[in-house]
Amino acid sequence: MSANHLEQLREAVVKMNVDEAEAIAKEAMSDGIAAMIMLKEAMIPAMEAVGELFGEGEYFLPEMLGAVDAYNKCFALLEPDLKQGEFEPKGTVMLGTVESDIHDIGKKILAALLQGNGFEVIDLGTNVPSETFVKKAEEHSPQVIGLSALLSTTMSEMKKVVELFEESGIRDRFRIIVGGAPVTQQFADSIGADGYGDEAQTGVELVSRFVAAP
Ligand code: B12
Repeated sequence: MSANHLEQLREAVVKMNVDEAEAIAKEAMSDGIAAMIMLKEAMIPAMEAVGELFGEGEYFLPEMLGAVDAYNKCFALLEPDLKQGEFEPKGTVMLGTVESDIHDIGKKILAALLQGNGFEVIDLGTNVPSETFVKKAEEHSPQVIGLSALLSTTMSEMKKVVELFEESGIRDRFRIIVGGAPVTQQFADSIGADGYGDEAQTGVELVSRFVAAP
């Protein structure tokens, strides 16, 4: 039964059936399927499938937006459960998608997993200029700053952010981690980031490590 729900949810998101996806997610929740399972086994695979369809020329921007809409509506339903377990935060993490980049699905997943693992998350949103990262870091003093980029053209913004922290003389106060589909460990090393996560779970592991041993 639960495998059925997950498959149906994945398919409804891929097919942009917003109402159906929401209805299945609600039904699955009342049947006791954990929000994290729905996220990992239906919704993330759905977005991966949408990415493949786009890459193959089967889907175009309107289809992508339709699938993102279905994803977002379901994510909003799951979010309260994903955040459960949070009371005394283990630490604070600031996240943002770099300037000129509006992709935020991966970042939202990372935020939800971090919150679910007991961290306070300050999400600066998308298209965030490097100056804002510096200003907000001084304001909130997070232990870790996570930068996301999905475009090969915006990866260079990550370098700008790290450089601006250095120029501002505050680089040593924060751990900066990077992620997003085009980003690699090699790139992270080349810009002087403290860590790279190929998926959101790796991000949670990095943050846990850095908060435990600053
Ligand atoms: C959905 C999507 C969109 C949506 C975004 C909606 C939104 N709210 O995010 C919309 C339709 C708006 C969009 C727009 C565009 N897109 Co787009 N989009 C995608 C798509 C299909 C999926 C991306 C996604 O959400 N993946 C799912 C998530 C879960 O994966 P993820 O982001 O990689 O995140 C995971 C990890 O990387 C990691 N992670 C992510 N961030 C971080 C950060 C840290 C710190 C850590 C540790 C980990 C981490 O954790 C996540 C979960 O495990 C991809 C195709 C693909 N295969 O990736 C194209 C893609 C990224 N888009 C692309 C393009 C070109 C565009 C546009 C320029 C199209 C256009 N011509 O207008 C615009 C860009 C607008 C802009 N200025 O940003 C290209 C990029 C090519 C490139 N290499 O540069 C891709 C690869 C499509 C393609 N095959 O050509 N897009």
